[in-house]
Amino acid sequence: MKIGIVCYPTFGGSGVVATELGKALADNGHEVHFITYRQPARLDFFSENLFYHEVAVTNYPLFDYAPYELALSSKMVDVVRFEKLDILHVHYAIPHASAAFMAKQILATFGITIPVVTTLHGTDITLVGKDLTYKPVVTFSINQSDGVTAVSEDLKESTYSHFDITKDIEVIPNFIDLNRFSLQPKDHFKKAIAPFGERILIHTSNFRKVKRTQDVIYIFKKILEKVPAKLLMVGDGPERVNCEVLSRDLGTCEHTRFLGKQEAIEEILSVSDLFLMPSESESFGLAALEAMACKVPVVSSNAGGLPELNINGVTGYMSNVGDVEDMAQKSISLLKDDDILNQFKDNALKRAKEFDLSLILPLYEKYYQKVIALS
Ligand code: GMT
Repeated sequence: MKIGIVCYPTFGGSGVVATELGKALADNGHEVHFITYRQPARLDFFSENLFYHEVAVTNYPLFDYAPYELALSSKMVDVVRFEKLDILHVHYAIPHASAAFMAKQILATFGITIPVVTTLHGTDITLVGKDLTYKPVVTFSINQSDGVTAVSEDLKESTYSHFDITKDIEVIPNFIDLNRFSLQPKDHFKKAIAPFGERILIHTSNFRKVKRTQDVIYIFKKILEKVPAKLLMVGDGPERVNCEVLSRDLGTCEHTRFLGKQEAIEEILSVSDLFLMPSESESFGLAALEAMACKVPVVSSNAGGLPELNINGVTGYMSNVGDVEDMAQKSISLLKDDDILNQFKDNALKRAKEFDLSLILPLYEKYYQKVIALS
């Protein structure tokens, strides 16, 4: 197939899923065309089946806000027409699904039918999408898509409950490439971070409010009272500075490292003992899956789709959102006992294997074929 992929080219989960999916489809012999405003992270190499089309937004003094959606729709029209695409797959509803609708209408005037698949990733529904500013457009463009997928059952249900959706939504979960994400021998790194064999806790995110990153610091403070430990905070975003200040105020900063954005996240996960994800809302939790693939169990909130990934008492534990006391106690119970921790580490990897790329990729391929056949 000739597939167009539209996504945010950033470190966010939806961009990562879109990019990894595109690369895997290209490896499988499909021709994949990325359409976005910047070269997606992890796509900076040559492959005969991968193409990148940059959306350039022309500015003009009259515009307070440059019309990105119009530039995106125009680029979609151009790429679909001249590269003869079979299908467009847009990741994150806003504004990609509505821009695709516009492109589809324009292409119809040239006698071209292009099926559009929209994948809902989470905040496009749970936070931004249901905001009244965008709701009518999000509802309309989901209903106008030829196919709609969501990354968890929970996200599917939230979409039906918050929007007036007439389309069937197919659940295709996030996936993991176990060739990249696996436990790697990094003993020298572990020794540098935890010279006295302290346990290593890790949190990775984009430090937005929805991640409740300050809870990570409160949980760590409680853990530190019982277990010698170090905390790695990976990523960057608006809440990072508040976490830094909090960790100084709580006196945990000398045991905490803020590493900023990191490319080789699998290497850092490889030295870690426990992943903390106290999110307010989380449609799937790709970062937790990446940790599990590197044999790191997860203590998380029970928000959104997390119960579809993290098995309570098996691959980690779950607590109610904001219950830092419970998350700390559960973490301590794991970190205090080598045998239990090792059992949870094995369980985490076993669970991650259920989301292996080789199992999820065919679900997308079959879904594309079904949507193309119906349109
Ligand atoms: O988690 C983020 O802040 C990034 C966000 C995104 O849309 O880029 O991630 C969402 O999509 C990921 C991939 O499908 C999911 O694994 C994340 O759970 C989801 N984030 C939230 O729902 C908060």
